[in-house]
Parts: sequence; C-alpha cells; structure tokens
Amino acid sequence: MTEKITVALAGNPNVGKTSIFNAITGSKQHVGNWPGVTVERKMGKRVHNDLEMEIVDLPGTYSLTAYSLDEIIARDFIIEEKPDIVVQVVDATNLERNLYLTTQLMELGVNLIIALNMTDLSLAKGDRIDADKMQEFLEVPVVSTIGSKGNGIEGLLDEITKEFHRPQETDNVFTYDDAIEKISQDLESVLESDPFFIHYPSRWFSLKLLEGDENIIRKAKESDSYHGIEKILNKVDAELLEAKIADQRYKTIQTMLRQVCNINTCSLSGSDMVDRVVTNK
Ligand code: GDP
Ligand code: K
Ligand code: MG
Repeated sequence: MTEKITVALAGNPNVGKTSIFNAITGSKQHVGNWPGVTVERKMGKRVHNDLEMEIVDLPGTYSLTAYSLDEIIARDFIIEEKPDIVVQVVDATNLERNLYLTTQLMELGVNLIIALNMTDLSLAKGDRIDADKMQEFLEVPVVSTIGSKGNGIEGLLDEITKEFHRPQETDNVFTYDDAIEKISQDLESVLESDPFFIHYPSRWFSLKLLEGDENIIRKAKESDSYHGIEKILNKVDAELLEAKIADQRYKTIQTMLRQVCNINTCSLSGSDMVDRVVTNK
C-alpha cells in the first residue's frame, strides 16, 4: 500500500533547494503562486519505496521570523500544513549561517532531515566536514548531496522514508542559559493550558515571544491568556533577550563546528552573524 506524505524543502536562498527539488521530481511538477501573493510556489511528486511524496519547494529564508513575506510563507506552511518531513538544504560552504535556520526548524519540532549540499565546493575549498558527527550532535539525519548533479538524491529519499517510519522524538539540542530556560518554561505552561495555542509548538512560540516577534505577540494578544503572558514578558528586557538567544544559538553551532570540521575553514565569526540577525528588522 502506498502512503501519501508531504515533504517540504526549506533553506537559505541559493543553497540548492530548487536543484534538489528538480532532481527529486523530474518532470512531475507544477508551478503556481502561494495563496494571495505573487511568490512562486513549486510542487511536485515522487514515489519512493512505499511512499507517494508531495514535494514542496519553500521560499528561501535565513530565519523564520516575520521579517519578510518569504519567511512568513515558509513558517505558516510548516505550522499550518504540518509537512510530514522537512528537508533543510544546507550550503556546506556556509555552515554557520545556514545552521541558524536549523535552530528555528528544531524549535518548531519538525521531523527534520539535513541535506548537506554543495559538498563538491566545500571539498574544493579544503573543508572536511564529518557528516556522521554532525548527525550525532544534532540528532537529525544528515545526507551529503550535490544538487546540481543529482548526487545523493536516492540516499536522501531513503532517509526520508526511514524518518517517516521512525517514531518521532523531540530533539532539544538547542538549549539556553538557566534564566532563559526558566522564563521559557513559565511561558510554555501558560501556552499549553490554553487551547487557543493548540496548533503552535509551545517551545517555539515561547522563544518567539521572548525574542519580541511582533507577529507572534499580536497573535498572543488575541488569546484569553495574554494577561498571564504579559506578566511574564514584563519581567524581562526584550532587546537584551533577543540578542542573548541569538548569541546562544551561535555558541551551540560553533561548539558543533569545532567537533565536525577543521574549524579554520568551516567557521565564520559568530558576533557578526548575531548583529545581522538582531538588526535585520
Ligand atoms: P535555491 O535558491 O536554494 O533554490 O538554489 P538553486 O537550486 O537555484 O541553486 C543555486 C545555484 O547553485 C545554481 O546555480 C545551482 O546550479 C547551483 N548548485 C546547486 N546545488 C549545487 C551543488 O551541490 N554544487 C554546486 N557546485 N552547485 C550547486
Ligand atoms: K536561486
Ligand atoms: Mg529556488
């Protein structure tokens, strides 16, 4: 029996999402627009083993905040359509920046697989990335690909099948200092006690509140629990927290990079990245 599943391809712009989408779906694709907007929406089909996969090529995003239309489209699709699997296509020549989006996808609680793409270019650059160690650290499958040549696609499809049949566990690699964890847990309790928030992953929603995400705060205001949420948020300095959260995400990424690759070439300077994320409004 064939089961139907949805697989979303996420990732930063120009990392090879569409190349991988084309390699998976061949000519079985259709192009339209996302509802209500003129952003291109590509869907395609592929049957692999016992699965009929509907593949969705999401707009390229650096984060999943509400800073741009592309980010809103990608995040709404993931939250509302709940794809069975999300494949994040990662540019192996730019790991540190790409893995920032990984933190967001993990916090959303998606069933994640990483396609480590552009591995021909990273190899040529002299980087040696240990995909097995990366997989161990992140607790998500990592498959090496060269999207433009269609290399690694069968392996990726096998991994999608395995991941779909694997019982879902919650990965929580990205944790924060005790103060942030405590406030986040307080918020998560409020969110989990109100059915208004039932469709949102509470960990992700609470971190977005702490980051001062305007879209999420507006959403929270529509709920009956906003009074309780506001009381918790009033106790913290939102701008400081947003920077701290981004900083701690990069620290975890850097810790991982030191373990999975020859650090000099794989790592960029973390502080520049934090500035970019925080001031990107
Ligand atoms: P998207 O913006 O994420 O959809 O990226 P595209 O699929 O459009 O790819 C961006 C560019 O990178 C294109 O010129 C692709 O041919 C190229 N590309 C994609 N994957 C690879 C890869 O693994 N290696 C190399 N060398 N180029 C790639
Ligand atoms: K492109
Ligand atoms: Mg594309």
